[in-house]
Amino acid sequence: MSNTLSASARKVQEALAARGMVLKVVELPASTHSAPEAAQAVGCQVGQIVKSLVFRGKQSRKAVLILASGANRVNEQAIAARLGEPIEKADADFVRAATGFAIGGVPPLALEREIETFIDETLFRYDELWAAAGTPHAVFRLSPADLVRISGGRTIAIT
Ligand code: 5CA
Repeated sequence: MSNTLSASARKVQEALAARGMVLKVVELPASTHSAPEAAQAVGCQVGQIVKSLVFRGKQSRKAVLILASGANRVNEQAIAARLGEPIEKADADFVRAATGFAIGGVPPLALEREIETFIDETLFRYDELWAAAGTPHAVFRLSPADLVRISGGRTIAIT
């Protein structure tokens, strides 16, 4: 089945399988580039979409991944306080270099490098979430517990 996926989506499917997860990547004709688009494409609430937002430490220049509910805006001050340095939104080239994926498809695992990761605590309100799977047309369904397990992220209040 997974050989019908595009290369980037297949990479995510294989990383899930390697972790022993039975979660299934689906590639859709409709765009899942943004959280509202993804919610529309899979038929869920926008809050159930896991946004993968890459920031950069202003001092360290290191990447930070925030896995945020599609319903929320990230309060950069809250992340900065936890990290101990201010952060800024990464640009498209930085996202690609740090994660190995393009904006709109950045998954919560299988990243190019190990990236410090935080998970929006409001995602735990839902039984089911949907996250990006490598391309702006690929997603997979998972639970909040799955998200913790595959991302290694720590929970944070982001709003
Ligand atoms: N596929 C969906 C989730 S299933 C997804 O990836 N959503 S996302 O929100 O994580 O990715 C799009 C996000 O990338 C936008 O919310 C926005 O914060 C960010 N973004 C979009 N364009 C740019 C850009 N030019 N530079 C930096 N960040 C951008």
